[in-house]
Amino acid sequence: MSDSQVLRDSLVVKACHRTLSLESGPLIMGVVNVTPDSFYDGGRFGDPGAAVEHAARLIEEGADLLDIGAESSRPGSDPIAPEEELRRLLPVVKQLGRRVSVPLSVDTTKAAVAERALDEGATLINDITALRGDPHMGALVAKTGAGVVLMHMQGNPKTMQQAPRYADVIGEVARFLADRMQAALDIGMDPKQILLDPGIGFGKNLDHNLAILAHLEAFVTLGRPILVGVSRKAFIGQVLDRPVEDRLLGTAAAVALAVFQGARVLRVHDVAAMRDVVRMAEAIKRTANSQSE
Ligand code: HH2
Repeated sequence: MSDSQVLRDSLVVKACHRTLSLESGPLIMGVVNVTPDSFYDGGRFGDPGAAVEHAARLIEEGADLLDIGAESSRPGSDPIAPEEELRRLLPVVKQLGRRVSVPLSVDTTKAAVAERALDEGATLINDITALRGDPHMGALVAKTGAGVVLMHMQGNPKTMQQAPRYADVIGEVARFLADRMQAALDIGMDPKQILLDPGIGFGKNLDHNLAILAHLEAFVTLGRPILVGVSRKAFIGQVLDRPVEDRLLGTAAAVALAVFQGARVLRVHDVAAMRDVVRMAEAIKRTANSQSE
């Protein structure tokens, strides 16, 4: 296969019956948290009607896809039972599946939850455990052809921020993502189903997060689209000494630099603002690329 064919293939994501092209620019994934306790918007969209309205607003603002989550993974959080996760999630996925045309991703680590959400119209599974949390998740994704986000996390949400440690954070995260991608291929997934995510804030201290964002090319070269979730996270608060409500511009800076280094999906809470940031950063990146050819 030629280099340009490899590059083109790396800009296509297969998600059940859908094909997402990332060729015309990075995609914005709008966050819809149907939770009482998410670190930024917990409790705001816990009611299904409010979550659906919020999702519709994000689409109007320019979201290319939505990521719906019903279990917070903020540092220190405990897992919830699958029944509770489904109780929160399904009414929202059902309504959105009928009402909107953008692809729906579900942020879950549980195969039973993923399966019901796929039945109701979701086409991507965002698994922060990269298929390690539930032994049935890999087979489900392979069988259904859903898109899947494989994310790096050291430890689990309950304890991950207590003492994250790496000898070589970039090398270790890149090797983990390459290994998880190989595991997914070994159980029969098409590489085009896969997106990779270095997992900002998941078992990483400030220096680790900054190093990952400064060296995204190490993950881009793995050959699948890189998803980055920096939106309003604690590391921005640590650099700027600002609470979560005041981290929009810090998020913008991190999103712009991620796009410039090749991130292809940006998971954000503030879709309208980040859409402009992404388009501007992408325009400069394209100019830089065309001048270096
Ligand atoms: N970040 C969060 C949740 N899910 N998934 C991926 N793939 N990448 C991320 O960076 C990521 C993620 C945390 O953000 P949020 O959903 O707003 O918070 P909470 O986990 O508290 O619900």
